[in-house]
Amino acid sequence: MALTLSDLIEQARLAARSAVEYGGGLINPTVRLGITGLSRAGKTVFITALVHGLVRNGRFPVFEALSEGRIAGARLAPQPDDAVPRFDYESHVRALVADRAWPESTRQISELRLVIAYQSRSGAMRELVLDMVDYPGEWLLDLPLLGKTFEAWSAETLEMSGRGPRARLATPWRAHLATLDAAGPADESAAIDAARLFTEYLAACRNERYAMSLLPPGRFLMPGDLAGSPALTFAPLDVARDGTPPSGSLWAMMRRRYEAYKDVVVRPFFRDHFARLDRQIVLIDALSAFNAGPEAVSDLQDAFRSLLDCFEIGRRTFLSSLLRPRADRILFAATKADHLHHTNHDRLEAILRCMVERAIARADVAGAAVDVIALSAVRATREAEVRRGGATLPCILGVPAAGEHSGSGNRKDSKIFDGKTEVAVFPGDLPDDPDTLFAPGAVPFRGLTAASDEETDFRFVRFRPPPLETTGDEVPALPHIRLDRALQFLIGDRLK
Ligand SMILES: Nc1nc2c(ncn2[C@@H]2O[C@H](COP(=O)(O)OP(=O)(O)O)[C@@H](O)[C@H]2O)c(=O)[nH]1
Ligand SMILES: [Mg+2]
Repeated sequence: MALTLSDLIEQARLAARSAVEYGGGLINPTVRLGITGLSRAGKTVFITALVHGLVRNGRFPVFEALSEGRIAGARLAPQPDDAVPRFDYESHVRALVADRAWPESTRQISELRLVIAYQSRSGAMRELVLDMVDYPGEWLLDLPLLGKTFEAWSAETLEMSGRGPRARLATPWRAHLATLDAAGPADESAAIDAARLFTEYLAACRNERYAMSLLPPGRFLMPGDLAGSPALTFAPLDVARDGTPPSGSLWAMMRRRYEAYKDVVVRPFFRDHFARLDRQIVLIDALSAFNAGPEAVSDLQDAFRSLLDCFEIGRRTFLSSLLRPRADRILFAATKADHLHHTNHDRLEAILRCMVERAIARADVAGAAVDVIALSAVRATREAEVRRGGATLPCILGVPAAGEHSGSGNRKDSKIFDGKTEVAVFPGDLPDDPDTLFAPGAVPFRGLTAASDEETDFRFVRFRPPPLETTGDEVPALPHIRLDRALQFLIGDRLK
């Protein structure tokens, strides 16, 4: 790909900054850790639990520096980027620990700096600066747009909207699209209507019953501070892939805005955030996809391919080696594993591995180590064997959040939970062999997309965060599943 002027300017800016960051890094070794995932994947809970555990000396046996007793302490420090909101750690901890409520959802990028004081294996006291950057996965999934024309993106989006459960959800938008004359004069109100209907279609796909993952452009669902701006007021048109719009046409206007979206949204995000990350964890709410059904799982699989492509796209778009995305470790983590009995944790990990490997086979992530994990940043459940009719079922125990209900709300025996009572749930067993999910002609399981609540094969209830046993004024760290293993993979090598 030939370098354009804007690429060159971008590279010059990045080079200037890299030199500054490199200089700073000599004094205090710094790791910039990106935490991403689609909305509600568990980013806020993950960062809160991670910091809480490090600050409070949590139980992290697999995290070597800590289990070897080499961590002297961890403290929060002012973050380096003045223009990025601070991750509101204190409020999130208060919600989790004092109120036993999940933190409120955020829809923005945020940052938090943690300084870890440790003793190196050679005995010297050192500090590692860990900058955590929490950003919406929706924004990351925009990077592939950099290499796509408006016409190609339109064609792909239209094609995808005709498949599976998307077809029905896309009907109102597609009906409006059919009334548009792309070559006709530009019409602002038509553009507004099209953008609104298109956004509604994306939001419907994201709904928990469908739980689709691959829905660019990301700002349509996560607008940040751009809601309502012209750069977000466009939608795909039914036009030829290699066509050229007549000047003054609706097509020309949509194309211009699509290009503006790339310039004012996608490129700056790439330059200011993504390209600067040293390590990346991608959180995935795989269980919600299972809850929704096979189409959502296959959509998630496509999203993996796109995600991995993002690392490759950086390499193609910015040619100089200094300026490539530099993340050298990428961890894909299925979150909320506490919704499953531990007998299923390895199965969840195996399914994730299978999906990621299929994606890796097609994407080039040269230079980065990739791993997968099933974890729970905050473990909200306990385990129990429940006898039913001669069989024992591996169940989980937890307190469902107030307002959650068992089964569909309109059934007579359906219960609304009060947020205080502990219940046992049999969540269902994930398949032992992940291939049975992906093999051609695989028997589909039943999810919310196609079945009612009672008929689904998996059942995931929203539990409250766990009670903590406080001893004196010491607040213990939150219980978790495999959070320490994630930590070891992400920063363990930097604490030697
Ligand atoms: N049981 C359980 N639920 C979780 C966990 N992490 C996240 N959740 C649930 O997922 C929701 C979204 O998490 P959050 O961290 O806000 O997601 P974000 O949008 O990616 O920041 C929370 O409100 C919880 O209900 C976990 O480790 N265990
Ligand atoms: Mg969040």
